[in-house]
Amino acid sequence: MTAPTETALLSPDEIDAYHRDGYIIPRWRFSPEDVGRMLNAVERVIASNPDHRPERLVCPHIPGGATKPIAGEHHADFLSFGTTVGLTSILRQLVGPDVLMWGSQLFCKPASIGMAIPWHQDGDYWPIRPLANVSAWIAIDPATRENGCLRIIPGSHRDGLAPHVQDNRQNIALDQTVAPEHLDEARAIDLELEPGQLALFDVYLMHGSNANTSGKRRAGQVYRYMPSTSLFDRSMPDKVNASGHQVKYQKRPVFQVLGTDPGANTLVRQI
Ligand SMILES: O=C(O)CCC(=O)C(=O)O
Repeated sequence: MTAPTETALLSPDEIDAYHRDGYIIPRWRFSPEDVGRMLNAVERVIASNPDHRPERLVCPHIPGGATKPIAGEHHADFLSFGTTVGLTSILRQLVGPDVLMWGSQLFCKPASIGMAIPWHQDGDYWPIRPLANVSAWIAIDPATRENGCLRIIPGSHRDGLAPHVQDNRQNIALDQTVAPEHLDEARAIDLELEPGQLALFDVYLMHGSNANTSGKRRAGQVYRYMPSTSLFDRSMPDKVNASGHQVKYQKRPVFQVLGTDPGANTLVRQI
């Protein structure tokens, strides 16, 4: 795996930019060897799960996944990508010394028929008290305007949670979207990324992506990180999400990627 280097660290200006804009694309990136392992893991998880939409493979880093069960032996690889030194050095600067990885999702949009992800903010429905989270979205394929790269609205995290409304369009991966009067799409920017590059973003940053109608697949893997001073609240009731999948937090393991836990969190796995 990639060794720690000075370039893994964000400069003070980059940390300020993260807080001001709600996201950062660091200079550090995963190595070509890491990307090769990611591509291999993506092929395997998709081949083992033909009845899953590849945009909706939730928690491939856990045996059996989460929500809709995921078959196959790929979880150790997905866990290792989310705990790579370099990424964790950046997390130390953005989250703090004690960090838990509690979620992940493969958003692999197939060529021609890849789903759009409506504009949304994360967080409202997440079981983290107090709410704090940095997401790291890693490009595994080239992510371009044409194949539906991640889009964000810089600074939109600063006003906190905006109202969301039902989105009933076809071929979308979420059924909620930011209420139109709270969305200024003219300010949106496309995060075009090469394989191995990543974007880290705040829990309240408005983000989404267009459908992939191009001839090229767009695979990206996102990991979710919280400070272990917050509580992963297992008392949140089970629910069925828009995809018809069961969301349950009671038994999900969380992974200590940095530091220690003050003791409030349960099912904490050391890595
Ligand atoms: O992969 C995408 O286009 C959307 C990702 C996303 O919504 C997320 O990481 O929360």
